[in-house]
Amino acid sequence: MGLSEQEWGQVLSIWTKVEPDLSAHGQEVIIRLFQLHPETQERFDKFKHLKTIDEMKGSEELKKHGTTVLTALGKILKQKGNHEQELKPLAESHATKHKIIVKHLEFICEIIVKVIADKHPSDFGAESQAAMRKALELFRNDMAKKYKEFGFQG
Ligand code: HNN
Repeated sequence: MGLSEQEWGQVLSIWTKVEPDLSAHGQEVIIRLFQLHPETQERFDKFKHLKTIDEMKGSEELKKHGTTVLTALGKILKQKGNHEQELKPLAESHATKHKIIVKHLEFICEIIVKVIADKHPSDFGAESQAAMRKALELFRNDMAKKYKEFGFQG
C-alpha cells in the first residue's frame, strides 16, 4: 500500500510543476468535477448558481476553492504518507460538516491526475501517473479510516 522513496520522488517532482500555478490547476479540477459529476456542484450553496463553464471560469470563489483544495493536498503529499496531523482536521470537517462521501474523493482524485496529465504531458509519464494514483489512494484510504473514527460511513 505504501509508496517507495522513488515513487514519492515522482509525486513530489510533478507537484513542483503544479505549484507555480496552483489556482489554474485547482480551477480546472473543480470545473471538471462539476461538469462530470453535477451532483457534487449541488452540494455547494455558493456554487449551485453557476450554470455555464464561462460562469464557472469567471467565479473568483470557485478559483479560490480550487486553490484551497490543492494547497491542502500539496501539504499532505509532502508528508510522504506520514500525514496524520494534516489529515485529521480535514477528515473531521469533511465527515461531520461537509459530509463528502468517499466516492466524491475518488472522483476528484481521478480528475486531478487527468488535469496534471493534460497540463504537463512531457513531465507526467505513465510511471509518475501510477505513483500519483498510489499517493492519492493512500490519501483516500486514510481519509475513509478517519471518517469511520468520526462516525461517518462515507
Ligand atoms: O476543513 C475545512 O472546512 C476548511 C476548508 C476546506 C479545506 C482546507 C475545505 C472545504 C470546505 C469549506 C471551505 C469553504 O466553504 O470555502 C467545503 C464546503 N471543502 C468543502 C467541500 C467539499 C469538498 Mn474540501 N477538500 N476543503 C479543504 C481542503 C481540501 C480538500 N472538499 C474536497 C472534496 C472532494 C469535496 C467535494 C466536492 C476536498 C479535497 C479532495 C481536498 C484535498 C485534500
